[in-house]
Amino acid sequence: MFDKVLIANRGEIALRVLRACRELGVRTVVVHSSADADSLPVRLADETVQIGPASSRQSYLNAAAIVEAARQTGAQAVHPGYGFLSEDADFAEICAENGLTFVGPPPQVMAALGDKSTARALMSRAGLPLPPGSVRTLPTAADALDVAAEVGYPVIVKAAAGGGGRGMTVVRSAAELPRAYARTRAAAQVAFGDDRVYVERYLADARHVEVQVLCDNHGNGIHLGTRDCSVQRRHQKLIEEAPAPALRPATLDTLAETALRGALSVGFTGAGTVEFLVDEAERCHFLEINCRIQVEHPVTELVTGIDLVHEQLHVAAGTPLRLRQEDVQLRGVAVECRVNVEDPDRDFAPAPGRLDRFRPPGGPFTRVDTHGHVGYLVSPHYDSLLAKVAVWAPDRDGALDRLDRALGEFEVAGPGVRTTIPFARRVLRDAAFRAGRHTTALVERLLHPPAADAVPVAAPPPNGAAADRAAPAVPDIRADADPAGRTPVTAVPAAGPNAWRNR
Ligand code: MV4
Repeated sequence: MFDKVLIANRGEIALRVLRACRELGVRTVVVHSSADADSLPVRLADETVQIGPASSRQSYLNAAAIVEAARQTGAQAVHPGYGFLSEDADFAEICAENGLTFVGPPPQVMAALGDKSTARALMSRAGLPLPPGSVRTLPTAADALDVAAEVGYPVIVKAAAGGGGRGMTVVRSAAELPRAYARTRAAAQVAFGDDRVYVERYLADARHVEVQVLCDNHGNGIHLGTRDCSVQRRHQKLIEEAPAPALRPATLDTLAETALRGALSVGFTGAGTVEFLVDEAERCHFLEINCRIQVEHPVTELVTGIDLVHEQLHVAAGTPLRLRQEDVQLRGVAVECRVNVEDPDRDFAPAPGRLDRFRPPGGPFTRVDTHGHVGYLVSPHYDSLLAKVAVWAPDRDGALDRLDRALGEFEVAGPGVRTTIPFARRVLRDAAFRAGRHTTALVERLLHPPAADAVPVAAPPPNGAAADRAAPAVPDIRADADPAGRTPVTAVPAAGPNAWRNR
């Protein structure tokens, strides 16, 4: 194990990593901006280095300053947390060149998976089911039209350099495609300096299910089950849970095994997440692989009893995996709510300020990850995540009740300060969510309920719980996914009769 690790992050995840280091007897260096000088992670660190002003670009994204801080303090490894430099292959490379262990996969693997089009091609080769679409990027609008004609509308134009929901446009018809193609390319050029795009069939009203994997530097890997992250608004997750609810055990097993196979096939190491969309028929479609510890990792920790940051540090130090697959037993249900300092009544605009009151919940099976405290000044410079409340219970109903109880205790107040807690509690009361049958369409429905006369009232679904599927925005994908009557595309590898998917 390392003697000293540099934590290149801030907020709750910097504290999370710091605590893991302390439990393992590893000394910590916390680098920070001027705005975070008296933050909790800085106060609890063994050593600190101020690396720049409040602006992230000059501090938490400043690779040269971080590497210099590691040199000055003698840190052997860098834990990047999530966000910031956590998926920056160039930063991982710079760490390696300076003799620092980056806690994450090798730079080449990060670069390959960071290119979403390359990731798609690699996973197709490993036999993972993909949404129908192009594997290569598409140099002209005519190419995009060809692919869209083959897979059927709606389609989604995605930037190869995007990911996490950034740089994508949904297109409903051929008439819209050329403009959407041009717009997505131009936006990708501005956002990522890379304008390559590809096209997939758009899978509406699916569930977002991801699999946690953990791989060592010796070719071994395990999976730690699934998480459902379908409760999202504009690609920001609000509530996450483990395991993914209301799926057949066979679907969960397939997802987990498929995810691990994909990760191992590209030499992935460390903690990673393989994202899928799961449609109504429980067909699974690979989306992307995230090369970092994720915000929602606590729900996996609560159902497995495994400390993912401990394991990340062990594998980064070169230790072979200490767990076999049979050592991973899922127990009960965990649910996490992100508490963002945002105003749901103002389109979730950041609502930062000083916290005059801050009283996090407690009680049995209730975990709060936060850097907040009374008097803390929430800065407008950074992400609005203030806390995560995660609970465990033997079953899903118990976990949802417990989360509602915990959120009811949470007091966060200050001038101008608003939080997403009331909105999250609305989600917890939603019938489709309660039944575990919600999809990524849930939040939009709560925010913008369909007109009363558009909702069928005569024939409610038999289980009374599928309200969010009453009025699909686009046709049911089962109805027209396969216009030519070919074998269902997601069940078949890319070569052979479905080679058209590899354009
Ligand atoms: C999609 C999709 C539908 N069809 N790809 C969003 C996050 C990024 N990982 C990929 N995303 C999506 N990709 C196809 N072919 C829908 C989404 C998507 C989404 C996914 C999960 C959770 C919420 C979402 C909200 C909008 C779009």
